[in-house]
Amino acid sequence: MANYFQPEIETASREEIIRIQNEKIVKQVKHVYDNVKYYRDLMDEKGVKPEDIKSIDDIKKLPFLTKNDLREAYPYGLLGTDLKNCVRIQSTSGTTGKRVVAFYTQHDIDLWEECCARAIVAAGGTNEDVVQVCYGYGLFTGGPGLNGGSHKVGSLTLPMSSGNTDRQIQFMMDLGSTILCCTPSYAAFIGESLAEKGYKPEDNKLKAGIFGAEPWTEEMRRSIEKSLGIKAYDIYGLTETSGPGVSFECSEQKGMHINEDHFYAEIIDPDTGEVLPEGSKGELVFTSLDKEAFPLLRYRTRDICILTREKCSCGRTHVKMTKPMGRSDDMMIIRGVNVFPSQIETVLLNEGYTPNYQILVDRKNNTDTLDINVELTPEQFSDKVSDIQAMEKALEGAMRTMLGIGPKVHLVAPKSIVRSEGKAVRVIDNRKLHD
Ligand code: DLL
Repeated sequence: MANYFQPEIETASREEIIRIQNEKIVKQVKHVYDNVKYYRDLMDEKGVKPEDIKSIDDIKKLPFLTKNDLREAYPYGLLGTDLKNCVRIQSTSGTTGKRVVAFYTQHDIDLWEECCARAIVAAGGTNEDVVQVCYGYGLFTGGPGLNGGSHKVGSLTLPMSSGNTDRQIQFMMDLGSTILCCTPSYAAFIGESLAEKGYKPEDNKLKAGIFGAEPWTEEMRRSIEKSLGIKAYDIYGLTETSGPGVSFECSEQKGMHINEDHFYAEIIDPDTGEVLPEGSKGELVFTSLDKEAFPLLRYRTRDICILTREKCSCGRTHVKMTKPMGRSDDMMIIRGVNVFPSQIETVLLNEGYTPNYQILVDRKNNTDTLDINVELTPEQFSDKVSDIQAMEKALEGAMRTMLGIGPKVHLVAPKSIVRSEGKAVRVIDNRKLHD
């Protein structure tokens, strides 16, 4: 079963990949130096000239780019080509005031869609599939990216966008969708809604899901797979590098292959910027090797993960990244202890709760407080206060073991936590209000 969209490159030898990267990086650095003043200044400041970059190993000599640079250069400062060659922008939601606008030439869109097509084929997609895309369309990269990838595969594409869950379900059942693309939190909600309408997992024709854009745990994966009767694949990417499809999971479901012919990945120590050896945990840095309009070199993603070159049973040779273990800016420091939302999600699902929860952090009398609202299912719900209290206590104990600090757990009524149709908002940190 050869599930490759571009087998020659997806299974290319290590030497061949390095040869491609060597060739592309020399060209790309010259392209950026000649066309992007902002980055040319950074290189000049560091005393690096394009001629110093002779192979991919020389990449270490180049300066990093950060989100802050993107903000400073907004909107056109990092553009690598004339506007007349650009055909599209995409952007982040900018809820935290950090809007990123990325530009694309037609060439950039083609390579991005090819990356998404690789992900769809790796999840078993062919031209006989019906691909329901319920990532948001518009400025967000999720909808357009998977939509374009699905077209390249030749699948029948349902450009649903997110939301209107009743309509999602109607199309899914009537048209026999076989692959679902959305955020994991929305997939969980669709699963829940199907069950409420009386559908069993075997009633739908879905075989796979391609879920990403937010952190999700292995426990969440199993829960979605069970509720929809599918195999759930992870997909990763960010607006700055083009969107989804920078890396994707294969049938092994153990890490995501990075499309190394287009994106060169490094892991660095987030504090010192030092490049770390393979297998180390650190901040992921990407260089786009052949994008024209928004050619970021050594962009610091803030995502923390590990790279591995272990041989993969799927036959792909491209390096794999672990699921991001939370963004460095997702991590909460509560009473001096590092806490990731994913740890909380793991405990909840292991203890038999649903992934409907919300984390509230605050500071009272100079002490951090951590409250977790956890929704009960109708079956778990009880009128007896003592039952609920006993469940809360048990969950607080399990949380304390995982996190090293004790949160206050509040079990709340079924359906009382808002469902997410895109990226879920899991954490409300009110400490910022007092700072
Ligand atoms: O979320 C692109 C995307 C769309 C990826 C659809 C996958 C599917 P941004 O909105 O720019 O782009 O957010 C990028 O989201 O730096 C990660 O922190 C996080 N992220 C993306 N995919 C995953 C994933 C899109 N599979 C930021 N697991 C990234 C965990 C993810 N976090």
